[in-house]
Amino acid sequence: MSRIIVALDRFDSIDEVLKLVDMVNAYVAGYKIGLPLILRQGVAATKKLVERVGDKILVVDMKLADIGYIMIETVRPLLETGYRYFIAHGFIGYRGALEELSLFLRENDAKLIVVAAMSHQGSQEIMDKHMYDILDIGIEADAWGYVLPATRPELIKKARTYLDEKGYEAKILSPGIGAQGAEPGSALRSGADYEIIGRMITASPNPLEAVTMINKRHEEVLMEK
Ligand code: O7M
Repeated sequence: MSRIIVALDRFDSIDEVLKLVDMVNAYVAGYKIGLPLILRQGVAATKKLVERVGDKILVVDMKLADIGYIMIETVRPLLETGYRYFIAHGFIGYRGALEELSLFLRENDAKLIVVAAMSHQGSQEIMDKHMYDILDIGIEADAWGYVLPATRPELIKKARTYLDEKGYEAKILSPGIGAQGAEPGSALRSGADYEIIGRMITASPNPLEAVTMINKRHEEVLMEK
């Protein structure tokens, strides 16, 4: 089972996205789409992606950080298009925000993924300092998973230990591999379940070769564990 979630961010057409998906689909765990792709192609066009990927994990990252009502209305057209995994920020808190989104997602058989810390340096200014609080908010909101940065593997380790101690089972999805500097496999080694990888695959002259290389590295790391 692959641990790669491909971040599909910068494409000029949905056909270009589908070309990549057709090439790598058998060798990845899933995909993440977000504002760059949706703003260029529109939600309706991405329906083709939903239809094409089969049972792969298809995560939507709308950078949700709002009151519950607005997050629900943002997610609704995406749910109607067939998406079932949604990322939201955790720093916004539970009451009036993740509480409502979480309930709505649960009612619609969809899953919540909470951003607990980010891969860029500015995350250290505020978010990293509150990681445990955000993990707790995720637990309260029944999060299926968390986003934690591959660029700061110690945070992944701390989060995994904390969640284990609380007996809370959650997936950790980790961006920051490749273009942002972390090595493929490094997040898995620290306790992540998936690595969210964009440009290292999508901007490669040979995406399939990149995926194959990363999967091989992942297998080696998981064998070590
Ligand atoms: O591998 P890249 O750098 O080309 O792409 C990384 C992807 O991960 C891209 O889609 C970002 O939006 C996302 N990401 C981060 O890079 N850092 C974060 O801290 C969080 C995310 C993310 O997925 O947020 C939900």
